[in-house]
Amino acid sequence: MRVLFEKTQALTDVPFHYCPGCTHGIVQRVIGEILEELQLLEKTVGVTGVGCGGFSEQYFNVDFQGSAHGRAPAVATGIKRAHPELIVFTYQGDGDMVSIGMAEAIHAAARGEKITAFLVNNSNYGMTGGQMAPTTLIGQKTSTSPYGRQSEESGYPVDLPALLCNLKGAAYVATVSVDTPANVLKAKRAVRLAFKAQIEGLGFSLVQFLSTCPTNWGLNPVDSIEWMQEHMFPEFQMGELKCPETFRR
Ligand SMILES: Cc1ncc(C[n+]2csc(CCOP(=O)(O)OP(=O)(O)O)c2C)c(N)n1
Ligand code: SF4
Repeated sequence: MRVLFEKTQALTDVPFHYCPGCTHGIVQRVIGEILEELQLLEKTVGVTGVGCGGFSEQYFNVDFQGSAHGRAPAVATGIKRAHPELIVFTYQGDGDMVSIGMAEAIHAAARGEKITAFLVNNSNYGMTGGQMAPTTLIGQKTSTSPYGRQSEESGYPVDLPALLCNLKGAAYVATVSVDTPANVLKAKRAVRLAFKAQIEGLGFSLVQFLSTCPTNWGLNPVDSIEWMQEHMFPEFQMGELKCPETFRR
């Protein structure tokens, strides 16, 4: 019988622990499918931070290194500099990368480190109970902003890719989502090109995935997708924010 579809070899058989409707699992499958397509499984090292994505070391069929909260780009820098022949990627949540690890992320991009960063932005600190993150939207209720985020008190949401694409060391920068089949295809293109930028030694690459957290948002999976589309998509610049000219041909 002809096989029409198989689970990617880039993921192990360990079942995902994610809550129903959480898009972390789809994001990891997208990354895994591109790692397999580009035949990178034997030479890739992933680096996790903390948070719900921190368990991804069990799910990806590649070598992994854990790191302290926010420090994944620094750890990835060390691995890539010591072993430039490897493909090195980071996998972080928005609390991890945009709050605690903001400095590491900006400096890795500014230095043009030849690593690929994946940011899963679900607009809160998921694992620890849905606290406000730098990505939390104005008016969004979280466990630490029960009346909704107020700009006078907590400032405005940070769109990290929009910030980093102005740095010369950043070669490829995109924001995508995995809410529909069409957007999954766009996400796959972004992941493919982010790894291509690393393979060609062009500099730092970053893909932000706008993601759901039904448990902390207090919504069911379907309503979570709709809430993300309605509220997060207009706030964060979507699409390719920076792309080498040679990739466009
Ligand atoms: C230095 C340090 N501070 C705080 C924590 C507690 N902590 C663990 S996970 C987490 C939240 C992570 O949220 P995010 O990065 O947005 O990922 P998500 O769980 O939403 O995917 C925090 C604050 C920690 N482990 N280490
Ligand atoms: S707490 Fe949120 S981010 Fe974590 S697995 Fe559940 S839905 Fe996903």
